[in-house]
Amino acid sequence: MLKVARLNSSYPGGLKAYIQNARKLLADSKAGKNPYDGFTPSVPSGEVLTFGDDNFIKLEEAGVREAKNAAFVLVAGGLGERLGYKGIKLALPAETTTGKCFLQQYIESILALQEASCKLAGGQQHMQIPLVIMTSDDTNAPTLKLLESNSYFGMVPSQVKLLKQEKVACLDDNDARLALDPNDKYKIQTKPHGHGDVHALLYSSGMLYHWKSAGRKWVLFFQDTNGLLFKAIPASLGVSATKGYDVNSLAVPRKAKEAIGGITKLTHADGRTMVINVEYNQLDPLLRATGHPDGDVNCETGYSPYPGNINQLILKLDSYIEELGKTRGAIAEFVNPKYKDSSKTSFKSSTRLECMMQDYPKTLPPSANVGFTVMDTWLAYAPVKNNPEDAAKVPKGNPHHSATTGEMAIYRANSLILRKAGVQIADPVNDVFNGQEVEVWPRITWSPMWALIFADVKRKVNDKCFVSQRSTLVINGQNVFLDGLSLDGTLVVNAIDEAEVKVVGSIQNKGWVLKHVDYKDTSFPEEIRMRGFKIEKLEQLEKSYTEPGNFCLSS
Ligand code: UGB
Repeated sequence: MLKVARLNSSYPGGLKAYIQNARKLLADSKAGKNPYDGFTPSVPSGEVLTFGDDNFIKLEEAGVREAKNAAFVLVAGGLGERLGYKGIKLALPAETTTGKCFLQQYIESILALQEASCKLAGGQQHMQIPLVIMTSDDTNAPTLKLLESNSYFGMVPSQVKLLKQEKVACLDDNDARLALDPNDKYKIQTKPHGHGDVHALLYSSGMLYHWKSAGRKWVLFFQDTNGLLFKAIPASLGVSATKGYDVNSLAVPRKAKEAIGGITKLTHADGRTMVINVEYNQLDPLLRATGHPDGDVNCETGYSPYPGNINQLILKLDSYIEELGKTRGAIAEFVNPKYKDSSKTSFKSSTRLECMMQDYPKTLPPSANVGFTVMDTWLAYAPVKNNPEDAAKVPKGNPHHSATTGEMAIYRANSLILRKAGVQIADPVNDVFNGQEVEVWPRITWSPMWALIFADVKRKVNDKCFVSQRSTLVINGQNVFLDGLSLDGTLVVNAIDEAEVKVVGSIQNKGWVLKHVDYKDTSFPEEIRMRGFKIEKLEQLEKSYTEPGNFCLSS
């Protein structure tokens, strides 16, 4: 009874609306109706950014300025079935040099943005940037435990709010009869409804009105395992602010047919237009059906003209509230029944309605200002979604999206950023871990407090610095300056904010080396096996500065 009441109250319009929607979508599916019938796809226009140029630097500063008016929403209710990890993905190390997990990395980045933004505003006000985490029955308790056992990674506990999404009822047939739990015929069987639930939850929790009354302007949505995301956030928020976008989707260049959705402009025969993510398995058939016989193909750039949706969205709070006032957060749904045969009269197993957060613009009026921001993949996107076996099968040239590539992408991005700032960084070497060929760059990591945007990096290094390929460099501290450092080995610098540390001269030691580990070797923890390597710490120079003052670090 309780469960029925919950199923009823957690769906906009209740179970009655759910069943009505299901009947319609199931009838459409049986009739083979294409949801994009009547729409013609075309390439939308948006902002294409180049890391490090004047425009990028200007946008990053605008983004940091705006960040004090933002709220972050992390969707983390997914089980990560494709990854097959036994724990929650937020607890996975983003990289194993420091071992910081995704949630820690995200929270530290938000705190750094908060500090930088308040400083730019004159340092008077100290606004806390709120973080909402959408969880599910599968992820809620371990997410809370992760936060509590780590003192919320430095956030004030009241700054973080967990909103749990409910599952939806499963359906047995085309009439949307509710399916009973095979193990308990007095229970309705339920399954996840998808990340689109986040909009209804934010609406029904009253969170949006609370944010509005606190003067917030932007809501930033992001996913659970993208270790590069915060390198893309400041500039993208800068784009939203300068363009006044109601919706800004972050995107990366995408190979034709790559398994991520494509941002597409859809124009209906009746004149309606929208800029929306079209999932990759629908984009190719849609193009073929509308006069592009080859479907989704790469253009002269070597990429599909339809940029890849990385599901990081920036919404303008004013228009978001207005829209949700009309829809109560209900999002366009879809159904994907597995039929027993071509008569499409019965299912192999029960089905349910699903929804995706990026479908939010589908109900917006044509006057809405919907755009997107494309950034280089190396800077913005390296999720951890696939288990080693599946990742190894990804066709050459397409991203593996594994724990291996997620970690390597962080080192590559940091190396390329330092290079762009003038540091000489040795070329990477190629290696194969868990059957995936990757570039191994020096293992460089820094805390977000050291550098949040490119201008921070440029202020803290100079072109007299050098880092060899086999090196590891870890910087923890706001005021650490690399001034002519030549590193061939491992250097770890920890410093409190009040300690100003100048790192100079040549530092050489045996360093930390990567040892191959096979993912099937159960003598290693799962977090290590899944990336195919382990860091062996042979020798390092580690210095910690815990007192205020000016210091010089040399070998
Ligand atoms: N998630 C929830 O919070 N609740 C749910 O019920 C389900 C998921 P997946 P997906 O990045 O390349 C998306 O499973 O849905 C969270 C886009 O739709 O990792 O297959 C979950 O915890 C696609 O267009 O991805 O694909 C995670 O944080 C493309 O952009 C997030 O939702 C693709 O991501 C995404 O869930 C991509």
